Formats: sequence, structure tokens, C-alpha cells
Amino acid sequence: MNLRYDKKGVTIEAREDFPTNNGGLCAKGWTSAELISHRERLTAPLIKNRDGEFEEASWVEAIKHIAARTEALQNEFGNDSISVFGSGSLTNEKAYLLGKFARVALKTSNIDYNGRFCMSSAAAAANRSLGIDRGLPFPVEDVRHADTILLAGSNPAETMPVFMSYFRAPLRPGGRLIVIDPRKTATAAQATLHLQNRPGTDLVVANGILHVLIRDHMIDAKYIEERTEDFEQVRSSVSVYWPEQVERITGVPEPDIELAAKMLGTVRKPMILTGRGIEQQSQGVNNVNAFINIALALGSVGKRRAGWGCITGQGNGQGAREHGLKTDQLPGYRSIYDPEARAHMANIWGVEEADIPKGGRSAYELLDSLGTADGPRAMFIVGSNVAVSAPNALNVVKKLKALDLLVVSDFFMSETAELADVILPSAMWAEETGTMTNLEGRVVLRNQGGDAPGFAQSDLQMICQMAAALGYAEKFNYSSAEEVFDELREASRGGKADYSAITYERLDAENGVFWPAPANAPEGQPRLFAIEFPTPSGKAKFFAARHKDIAEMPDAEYPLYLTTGRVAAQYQSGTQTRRVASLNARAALPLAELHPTTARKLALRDGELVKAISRRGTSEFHIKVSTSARLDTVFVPFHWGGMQSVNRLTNPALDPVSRMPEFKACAVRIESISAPQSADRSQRKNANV
Ligand SMILES: Nc1nc2c(c(=O)[nH]1)N[C@H]1C(S)=C(S)[C@@H](COP(=O)(O)OP(=O)(O)OC[C@H]3O[C@@H](n4cnc5c(=O)[nH]c(N)nc54)[C@H](O)[C@@H]3O)O[C@H]1N2
Ligand SMILES: Nc1nc2c(c(=O)[nH]1)N[C@H]1C(S)=C(S)[C@@H](COP(=O)(O)OP(=O)(O)OC[C@H]3O[C@@H](n4cnc5c(=O)[nH]c(N)nc54)[C@H](O)[C@@H]3O)O[C@H]1N2
Ligand SMILES: [Mo]
Repeated sequence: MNLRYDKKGVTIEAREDFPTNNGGLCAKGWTSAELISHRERLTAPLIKNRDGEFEEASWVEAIKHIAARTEALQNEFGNDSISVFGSGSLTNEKAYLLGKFARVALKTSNIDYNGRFCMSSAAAAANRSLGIDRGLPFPVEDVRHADTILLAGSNPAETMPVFMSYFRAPLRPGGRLIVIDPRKTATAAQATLHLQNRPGTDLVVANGILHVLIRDHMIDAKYIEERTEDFEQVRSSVSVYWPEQVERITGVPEPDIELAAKMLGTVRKPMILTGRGIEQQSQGVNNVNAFINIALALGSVGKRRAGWGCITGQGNGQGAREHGLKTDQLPGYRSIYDPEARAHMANIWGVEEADIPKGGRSAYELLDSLGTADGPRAMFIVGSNVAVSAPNALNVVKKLKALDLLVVSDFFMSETAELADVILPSAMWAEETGTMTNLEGRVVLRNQGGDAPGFAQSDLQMICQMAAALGYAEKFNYSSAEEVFDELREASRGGKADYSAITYERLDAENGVFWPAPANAPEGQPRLFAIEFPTPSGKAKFFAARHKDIAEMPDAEYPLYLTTGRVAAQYQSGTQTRRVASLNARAALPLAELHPTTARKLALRDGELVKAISRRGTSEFHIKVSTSARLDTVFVPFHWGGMQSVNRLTNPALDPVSRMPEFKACAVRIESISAPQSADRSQRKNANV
């Protein structure tokens, strides 16, 4: 898109020649320009005084204040006492520089980011099975040509409406769209087949489908033999997932499992796409691997217009997870434990290899440790509103309050910024230059359109000023985002996510460039895996896993499943979209979706205000009675704070591999606010609805 600045403000103009979206944007995109000139933009640094009130300060004062407190804490408690929390909203340049700031200027191992809450399960599954983590290993355009698409745990009709237009092919005669979702979402409503499973049973659905594919000889034996490893373990582990058994555990009718297998197994170009629904679970990595197993067994991975992909979340969800915001990662998608990678980065950064910290805590574990005996005493948050978006949010808020120093960079006053000791006002996307890597692995350049209001400035400048105040001016000396990018290119050279042949000049001229783009193959790779997989053996690996219940199953006291997610008109923790009138008009409050039968049993009416209670907290929502819900499941979107925050309820049980929290399933009960006792009793009686 292009931006036009005039007296009336900023207007967005679509660029129909851009290949990924052909000029299409969702409602949030079209209205995003309103936020640039919004009167609530933060325009000066704010320091909290003794009375708990924010007072405006100059950048020099704010940075001096932060540096003095940081150094005092480092001296008393060591380098790991300072922590950093980054974001998939940040450009590649900012993500890279924030990672460098943590490792070089703060020398802390305690850095992680909100991508841990987003795509970490898909990333881990792809890495261990396919040897690389690029959300879609093919261009979006391929989706248009697939014969059957299986969408597991994703609702693009609300979360990526532009992407929806790529599903036209499966919706035409002969094409098929299968959706696995406990809710009959706007996406499921358009599907050829909707598998409305019990939350947390996706691995069973996947293993059931693979069971039928193997039983009916619909797999590609030659491909399995030539291009994969460990199929035998999977064959034996899925043998017990016969369709009747799958129906019993998941609630998906046996014939539908058979039908799904047939729709995938009898076409030339089957495609499987996964989203947060199956990934944000304590078995999220195994879930994703179970779906990759199907794609491999079908011989589809690496074939044109087929295969497996994960649908990216945040604007730069892909790029930000490649260049060092993850605690165990160095730029270029390298491991922080790999001696060669450490030596490479020590050379680029001009530091001793031994001085680069090792990995620290994952996002939730980091937040949970703040202010505790061996946890950090200070945190820098750049681009995340964890008070609303982290699981078990009441605990997270308590831990943030226990810090000696909380610094938050944002362009609006978020629920997290309110808890800060110092708030730093950031430029918005239109006010700074930088690159993002989109869902198909295409690196794109966004040029600055206008200037930030007041004293707001880019996080790049903020990071450099902070580093300088801590004594690292010469290592954080850049005159432009492009200079940071050029260092990132060198840092990524030879890594999995190799950007070394990508330049700003090319990005401008070529509509972006797909990574990997190493020096010996500078054109970039739109499609991966055509010949081999970037694993040690060159083959893809099957991963066998058995079903495990979610960490907290409903019981007599908390009889309903709670699942969470998004609505079309709000974005993430809502800091931005709750400030846009036209979006608020569409979704002003979180509505708890409940099936009519369940609502009747609990004596609840449509629109009624209720309390939702889990083992971790209580929130208040209005009921939306809807036949799209399962009888045993309530769905609440997570875009609001305070009593309307569903993350007061969610369970921080973590996946053992990805450390992803179980946002998508925990146990709750619902009480009418007017008559809590009676609702409670009737619900217990109906524990098995
Ligand atoms: N409007 C809007 N669009 C967005 C965002 C936003 O906040 N608002 N955020 C962006 C980001 S960061 C992300 S990560 C993406 C997320 O995009 P999606 O993955 O599409 O979003 P969610 O709504 O979190 O979850 C998808 C679906 O998972 C289902 N689900 C819940 N539990 C289960 C389960 O146990 N199994 C299965 N199979 N499905 C389950 C939910 O009912 C939901 O419909 O959206 C991006 N786009
Ligand atoms: N219950 C439940 N919780 C969830 C999820 C779920 O499905 N269910 N999904 C999870 C997922 S997938 C995600 S991605 C997270 C997202 O949740 P968050 O990490 O909280 O993401 P945002 O709400 O986008 O918060 C970004 C904040 O940073 C600011 N910001 C944006 N860009 C920049 C920038 O460039 N610089 C600075 N300084 N600030 C910036 C915004 O104004 C906003 O206040 O939520 C997770 N939480
Ligand atoms: Mo996300």
C-alpha cells in the first residue's frame, strides 16, 4: 500500500500490483491510518513519580534515569537481573537490534518475546520435521490452486480476510475445504466439511485421518521411502486410532473422518494449513507434527501447490522469530548454543564469544519469574501488552508490579504501559523505515511516510540511546534502518534464514525477496523442499505421538471448556483497535459464545452479564447465545483488559518443547451475576452437557 499525507490526515491507497494481497486489506488495515494521527498518541517520555503519576520528561532525562537504575541493579544482582520482552510487531531491524541490545549492552540471557505465544509450536514442529521454519514454504499464490485444503485451528474469515480469497478454488466445483474447529466459525460455515472436535483433541483427529489413509492405501509409498524417515513409528502409533475410537475421543463422527481422508487422499494437490487453534496447546508441537505427518504421507511436501504450511500471525511474526528475539536464538535462525554460531556473532558484534549469554527463560516463564528471588528485577518491553495478552494475566500483572524497574515502549497507553516506571513514546509503522518478512517468507520494505508526533521516535533510536547511556555507543552507532539491515544481512550469512543477498535496493525494485537468499543463490527461494530437506540427512522426519489430555480437563466444579481467540474487528490486546470508532462499533465488548442448550440449562439469556470463573481468576462477559458453539465449550475473544480480559482465566500450562501456553483450552464455570448460586448448582448438575 501507499500512504498519502494531506491536511485531512493520512490516507491509505491500495497497491493492486503487489502480489501477496493484490491491493486487498482487512478492516483493521483500512482504518489503521486513523491511529497515526490519533489524539491519544504518546508524544513524550513519561516517568512515574512517587505518587504514582506520570510526568513528562525529556529523552535525555528518561534515558539517564533508566540507565542509572539499570546499572545499580546490575551491580547488585548481576546481568541476568535485567530482562527484555520483544515482539513480532517489530520490524526485522528492530527485532535484530533489540536482540543485540540484550546480548551485547545488557549481557542478559533473559530475553524472549510474544512470538512465543504465537507461532512457537508450529516453528518447533517444522524445525524438527522439515529442518526449517518458514511459515508457508511456498508462495500464497499456491493456495489458490490446491485441490483440497485442510485448515486445522484457523479462522481466516475473521483473522485474515484477504487470505480467504485464496480459498476460492476449493470452494469451486471439485475443490474442497475441510475445517477443524470446535466452533462453527465464519470460515467453517464456508467449508465443504467441518470437523467440530472437542477442544484439545486435534492430534486424535489427525492420527485418525492418517489411519484411514494408510488403511486404504492412499499414501505415497515411493515418496515416503525416498524422501522421509521414521514412517514405521508413525504407522504403528496411528494404528490404534481407528475411526470409532477417534469419534469417541473427539466427538467427530466416524464417517466424517473417513470422508476427510478421502478428500485429501484422492486428489493431486492436497494442502494442509495450521493455525493457533491446534498450536496454542500444551501438546501444540505434537499436534502440528501430526498434521505434517499427513502431508508427508501424502507425498505433498515440496510438490507445487500442495504441502503443509502454518498461517502467520503478527505483522512480522515470521521475521521477528529469525533474528534473535527468542531466548535460545542468534540472528539468521541460529542456535545460541552452537559454538560456530556464537563465534560468528562474536565476530560481527566485536565481543568475546564467552561474553554472549546462553539461553534464558521462555516468555511465560520469564514473566512468571519477575521480582522473585532468582528472577529479574527489571524489564524492558517493546511492542507487547502482556498485561492483557499473556496467559494467567492476574499473575503476570502481579509479577510486573514486583519489579524495581519496568520500561515500556509503545505508541499508546496500554494496560502494560500503565504499570511502567518509564514509558518511551514510539513512532508508528508509517513513521519509520524498516523491513518485515511476510507469511510466505517474502522480505518486504516499508518506507517512512511521515514524521512521528511530538517527541516520539523510532525504537531503533531509543535502543541506540539506551545502549550509549550504558557505555556501548560505538557498537550501536547507525545512521539509518538500512545500516542496521546491512549488519543483519552479515549476521544472517550462512544461517538458515540467510538474508545476505537481500538489499534495500532490491526490495524496492523486486516486490520483496524470498529468503533464504544466500550469496550463491541470491534470487531467493519462493518454494522450498523441491529436491531435499535442510535436515542433516536431507530427508523429512515423521514424528509419532500419542494423545494426551489438555492440562486442565473440565470437572464437576469447572464443567465447561474455555477456548479463546479473535474477532474480525479487534486486534490482539486491543491497544490500537479499541481506539478506532468504526471497529468498536462492530465489536465493543467480548462476548462469551455459548450453545443455546447449554445456556438454557444454566438459565442464562442472550446478552446477560455473567461471571466466568477458572482456577486462576474471574472475568465478566456478556453471553452470546449461538449454535456455532459446542455444548461443552465457551469461546471468548481476548482483545480486552480489566474484568473483560479472558486471560485472567487461561491456563499457563506449557508445551514441553515450544514452551507455548495452553491459550486454547482450560476449564471454567459460568455464573449468572444476578443469581450466582442457582446457576452454579444447575451447572454442576449438568457437568456432562
Ligand atoms: N481480526 C484479527 N485478525 C488477526 C489477529 C487479531 O487479533 N484480530 N491477530 C493476528 C495474529 S497475531 C494471529 S496469531 C492470527 C491468528 O489467527 P487464527 O489462528 O485464525 O486465530 P484464533 O482465533 O486465535 O484461532 C483460530 C481458531 O482456533 C479455534 N480453536 C480453539 N480451540 C481449538 C482446538 O482445540 N482445536 C482446533 N482445531 N481449533 C481450536 C478457535 O475456535 C478459532 O476459530 O490472527 C492474526 N489476525
Ligand atoms: N487468550 C489468548 N491470549 C492470546 C492469544 C490467544 O489466542 N488467546 N494469542 C496470542 C498471540 S498469537 C499473540 S501474537 C499475542 C499478542 O499480544 P501482544 O503481544 O500484547 O500484542 P499486541 O496487542 O499487538 O501488543 C503490541 C503492543 O505494542 C504496541 N506496538 C505495536 N508495534 C509497536 C512497535 O513497533 N514499537 C513499539 N514500541 N510498540 C509497538 C501496540 O500499541 C501494543 O500496545 O497474544 C497472545 N495472547
Ligand atoms: Mo499471534
